[in-house]
Amino acid sequence: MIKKAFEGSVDYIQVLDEQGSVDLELIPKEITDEKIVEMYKQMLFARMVDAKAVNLQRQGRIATYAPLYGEEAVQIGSAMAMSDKDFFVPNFRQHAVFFNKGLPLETFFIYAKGYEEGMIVPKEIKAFPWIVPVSTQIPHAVGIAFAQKYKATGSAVVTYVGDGGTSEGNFYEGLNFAGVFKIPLVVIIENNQWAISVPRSYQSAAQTLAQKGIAAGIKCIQVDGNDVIGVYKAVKDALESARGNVPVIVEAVTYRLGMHTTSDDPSKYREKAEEDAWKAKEPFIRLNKYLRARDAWDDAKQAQAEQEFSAIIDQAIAKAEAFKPDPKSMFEHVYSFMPDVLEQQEAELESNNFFVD
Ligand SMILES: Cc1ncc(C[n+]2csc(CCOP(=O)(O)OP(=O)(O)O)c2C)c(N)n1
Ligand SMILES: [Mg+2]
Repeated sequence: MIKKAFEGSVDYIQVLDEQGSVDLELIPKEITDEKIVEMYKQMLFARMVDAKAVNLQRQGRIATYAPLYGEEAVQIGSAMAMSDKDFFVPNFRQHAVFFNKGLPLETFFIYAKGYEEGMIVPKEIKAFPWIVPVSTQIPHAVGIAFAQKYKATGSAVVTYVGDGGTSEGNFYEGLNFAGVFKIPLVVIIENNQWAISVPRSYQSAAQTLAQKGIAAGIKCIQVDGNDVIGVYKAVKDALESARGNVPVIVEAVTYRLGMHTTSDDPSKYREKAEEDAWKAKEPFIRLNKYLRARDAWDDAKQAQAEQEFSAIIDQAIAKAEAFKPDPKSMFEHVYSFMPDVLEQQEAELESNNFFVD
């Protein structure tokens, strides 16, 4: 006898298409024009900070930086779907989620300058700092989600991982735990098609990355990651499910329009034609079409927002550049005790009066 032991499928959703038309059956009721304008403005702010950060790195004013160019809709759509009670566990690219959550912009720039003080997330923001080792955030997020269930807080956890990150053991182990222990977890796969120079097709022969959840008994869905309303809906629904202790994977299909980090040059490994094809589908074009057709956005509003955001960004950079780190912090938090060699170096630094302005 042969019978089907299992059959699975993954839905793909899109609410706002590339031409700027909305699927009226799918758009959530609370999504008014005002809310879409708010999404647009937050995405614009993120894009402007991002462009500025790349320039600052080129001028030697911040360290290596991972741009979010092209991924604004994934980040703002998902951030807006979270409640203040939900935890956010990023990898290294979700700067826009931090902006949405109210991380002071100067803190972001202090982090970008390489100072650990910039990694301190204010207590009122339920978030972990940026996490660079790929996929190590997944077990953290799983642990936090388990704790929410155990303590019955009603909070859920949203974590992010790249397409490359889904090939790591930590990813599978985390999913497995989440499925078995039914925890309030949403995993957003920010599938930007590239893991540095490795294309999506090399990560998995599976048709979708979302379906990796099926083997763990986790709900999964794929969404157009350049559609901010679609991402909002997918993550909002996923959070509702997660709060009922059914974890969800949301694979947001997007594209990294820029470089992996400022140390990378994508022209070495990918075709311009591919970039151009994705540029035509990027998140702002469709939003602009939609909002302008409804008289909710125009050139004057755009100019005003750009001017306002520019001033906020410049002010934050000035604050970050005035920040004076304590050089002693170089010697702290690495060892549980101070090894002789470090003690000597610290004494040498002090005797050289490096601690004086
Ligand atoms: C454990 C580990 N291995 C390798 C790296 C180097 N590294 C940093 S980002 C990256 C690729 C990540 O690709 P993806 O998960 O798709 O995220 P994206 O950068 O595209 O946002 C690699 C290999 C790392 N940081 N951590
Ligand atoms: Mg990637």
